[in-house]
Amino acid sequence: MEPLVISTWKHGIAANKKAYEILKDGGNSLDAVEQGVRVAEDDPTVLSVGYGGLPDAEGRVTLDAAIMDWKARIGSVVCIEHIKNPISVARLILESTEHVSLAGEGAYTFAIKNGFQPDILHTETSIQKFNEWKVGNYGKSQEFHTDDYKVVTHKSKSGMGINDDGNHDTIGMVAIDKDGHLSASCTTSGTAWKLHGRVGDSPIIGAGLYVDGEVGAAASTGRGEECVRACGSFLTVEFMRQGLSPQEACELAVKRVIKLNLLSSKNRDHHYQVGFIAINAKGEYGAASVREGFEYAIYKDDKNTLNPSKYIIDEQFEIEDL
Ligand code: SD4
Repeated sequence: MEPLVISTWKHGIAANKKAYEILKDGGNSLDAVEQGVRVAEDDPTVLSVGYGGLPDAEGRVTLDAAIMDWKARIGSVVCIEHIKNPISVARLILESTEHVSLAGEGAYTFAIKNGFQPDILHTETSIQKFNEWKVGNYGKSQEFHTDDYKVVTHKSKSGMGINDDGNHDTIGMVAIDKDGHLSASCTTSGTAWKLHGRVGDSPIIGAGLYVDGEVGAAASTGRGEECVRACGSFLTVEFMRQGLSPQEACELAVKRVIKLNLLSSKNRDHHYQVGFIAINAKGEYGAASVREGFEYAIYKDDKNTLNPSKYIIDEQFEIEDL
């Protein structure tokens, strides 16, 4: 099979490059998705992943990551601090423990005992942004129950990412290797200025990512609370199991996210973004998001391109359509 890798946002381009090199050399998809997203974790200009990720409301950088392969092997870390590459800690949990997830202090201790180095993850930019936020909005944190019951079709250049400068959001990655084996990974510093201890979708298997080796794999980005509510990545894979293409599956999963967001609270802020990417076992792919602005990177047939995803909430959108 021709290998293929898909990942979220424009930082997916550099990450895909690394992953595709591994796949083209005959490497497996698990190595590809781990090594691929490490590129974003190491890059201080990516403000929502790994080193340089924006802190929480207490100024602490807390990271979430998960990884899954075609044999249903899983590993995740939740709210880990001072470790630059949480995806590799997740991989180590997958490889070497009977557990699936480690959180906070425990995850950190596990990492250090296994040779990871403690790092300072703040950068000049992230500290400056935190200080600006603190002066302007301190105390508000990320409380979402703020808006009226309405769906906003407002166009956003940033795709409702957590930042407005284009360097935003989780990296989720899905790959298929020459043997047709699928894997997925996901790594993030989460929503900027989140309440300390907040956990999003990224480290939750079935929400931030899911792989069914016989069917397909999916990963998500955006406001994790909305994705968790819908078990978004699992749902996308289950739609593929029912015979839908990856594109159809992503779109239907996004519609479910929108529906549950509306159902769950009429006072919730409905101006959010969630996006899914997916590949099926045949090597077909798809992507979709709640609203305009989500981009995904795809490396296929030796070409690495950034593409706008199809989105559901547009000017014609009717809640009744859901
Ligand atoms: C989260 N999905 O923690 C991640 C981060 C993200 O916009 O993509 N935020 O909710």
